[in-house]
Formats: sequence, structure tokens, C-alpha cells
Amino acid sequence: MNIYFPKTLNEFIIERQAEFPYARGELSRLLHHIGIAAKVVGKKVNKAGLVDILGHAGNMNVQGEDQMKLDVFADIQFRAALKASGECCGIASEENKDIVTFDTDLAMDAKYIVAIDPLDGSSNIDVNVSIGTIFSIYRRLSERGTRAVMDDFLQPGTEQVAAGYIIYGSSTVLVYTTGHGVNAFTLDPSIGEFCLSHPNIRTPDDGTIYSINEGNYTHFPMGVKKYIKYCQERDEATNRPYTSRYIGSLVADFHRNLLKGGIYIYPPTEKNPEGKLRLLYECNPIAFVAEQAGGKATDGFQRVLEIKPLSLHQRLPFYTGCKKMVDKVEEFLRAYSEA
Ligand code: AHM
Ligand code: MG
Repeated sequence: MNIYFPKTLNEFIIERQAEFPYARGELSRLLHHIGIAAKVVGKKVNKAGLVDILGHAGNMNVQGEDQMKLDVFADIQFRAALKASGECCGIASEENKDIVTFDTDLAMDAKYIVAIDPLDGSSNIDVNVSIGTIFSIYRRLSERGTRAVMDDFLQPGTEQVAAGYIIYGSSTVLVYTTGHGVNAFTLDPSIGEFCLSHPNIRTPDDGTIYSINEGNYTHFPMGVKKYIKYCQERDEATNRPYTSRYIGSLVADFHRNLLKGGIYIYPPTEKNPEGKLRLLYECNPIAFVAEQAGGKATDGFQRVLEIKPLSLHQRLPFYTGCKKMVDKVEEFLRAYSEA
């Protein structure tokens, strides 16, 4: 008889707590609560279409983007979970203009802050295509016992204590790192637990998939245009032409490339001259995971994790994936940077 006894996320988190000297379980509790919110949101995503959760909420978020009902639902759920954990003193969310501080005595005494995109890939919500949540955890800089302040959130990505994402796809998968490798957990709906499914993920050094919204081609920097042509050229030695795959949900595009080997690019465009993706809750957490899996993440010229954020919703061009592929696109960007 085959015995099925999976390693659950909670079991794994507790085991790994020992990697942090003097750890007292606060981060474990925080991650545990993120896992609970992920289950609640995942359940809602699975029922979308049956319950009244699809469509527009009728508001714009801080960045002038139309909020979907699921965006709002996910934001509320994660906020509630992080507050309930008692280990988080404040959050920065894609859906809120300002930081949100938790002002109970317990929360003000907490040592972590969280930056989060509660539901990434909004354009895919209504059409049953994979969407996700992205999160990033930092130690606060302000004194414990006080309210969180803006400076707690404007730390470079190198200071992340943990980061990861959840994909609501053909299954719900939670991927995270605490700086000791990357592990992925798949939700087993029959027991309601995230179970270790992809231990110690390593992304290939080189890959054959490129992911970019080519509809914006005419507005790309010359280096990106040349790189795309390079991807499309035939060369057997380097397995080209590469395969083009673009879902339009960062987590889903990144996750596929992480496992199979590829590069994700969101360059500056006419509509988004600074790039579209946000440093705090999209690029930094993904960059942390990418690097921990042996990959790379840059803004085309500089390591993402070393960029000092100047504002909460700061955007940047984003290039991430297999190290050799990111090196190559950077080569093109440098060569054509004046063009
Ligand atoms: P969102 O947070 O509003 O969903 O925007 C971020 C998303 C990413 O998931 C995705 O990679 C990108 O925007 C897609 O943008 P585009 O539709 O311009 O290609
Ligand atoms: Mg997003």
C-alpha cells in the first residue's frame, strides 16, 4: 500500500525556523497566516463565475487602474490575515495609496511589515486564466511599540526577510524563499493543506522561452527590439528560435519560466515610460525568488534588489529569469542604449 503523508507548509516552516538564529516563531506565524489567506482567496477564485465576484468593483485604485471585485476581496482578506497574525505592524498594497498601519498594541509591537500585490494579473480575472498574489516581508526600521512609518517600507530588496507568491492556476501553488533556497507547495484540496511539491527549486542557467507583450513592440527601446529579433533567429547551437509565451500575469509567466527556463521582460513603453511593474510588491519579491533559484533580475542595467525605493508605488523596467538570458538582453541594452 502506498502511504501518502505529505510535508505540509506549516510543518516545513517550523522545521526551517532553525535556519534563523534566535528565531522565536514570529516569521513562521506570519507565513502561516499568508498561507491561510491564500486558501481563502484561492477558494473564491475557484468559485468565480458562480458567486458574484467577477467584474469591476466600480472604483479606480491609486494608480488609476480599474479595480476588479476580486482585487478588492483579496486586498481585504490578506490585510485581515496579516493583522490577525499579530506579527505585522503595517502593509503597503497595490490597492492602497498610502501605507496601512495596524494600531492595536499587539500589532504595533510586531517587528515585520509586508508589501503585497493581493491579486496580480487583473486583466485575466474574468476569463479564467491564472492570477496570483505577490508578497514581500521586511523587518521594520522604526521602533517596536510604535506605528509603522513610510521608511519601514522604502528599504532595498536586499533587506527582504522572506518573499514569494501564490498562483491561482490549474492548482493553487505557494512559492517562497527566506534566503535559503526556493520551495513550492501545492494546495491539496482533499486535505486543505499546502504540501511540499517542488523542494529546492533551481532554475536552468539558460532557457528557450521569452515572455513579453509584443503588442508594444514599436515603443520598446532599441536594445529590446534587437533582443527579440535575436530570440527569433535560427541558430541550432543556442536552440533558437526561442518559444514565445505570454500570459499577462506576472506570477504565472515567471513561474513557468522559473521551472522550464526562460526570461520575462516588461520594458519601458509609451504608456509606461518608467516600466509598468512596481518595485516594492512585484519586482523585489520576484527578484528575491529568482536569485534564490539561481536566476537573475535587473532593470536592464542594475540589480533590482539593490535599488533604493523612493516611493511606495515606484515603477521600473523588469528583466528576470535564467541568468544567461538576462545577461544577453543586458548586452543588447548596453549596445543600443543611445539608440
Ligand atoms: P496588475 O497588478 O494590475 O494586474 O498589473 C500587473 C500585470 C502583470 O501581472 C503582468 O505581467 C502585466 O501587468 C501585464 O501587462 P500588459 O497587459 O500590459 O502586458
Ligand atoms: Mg500587479
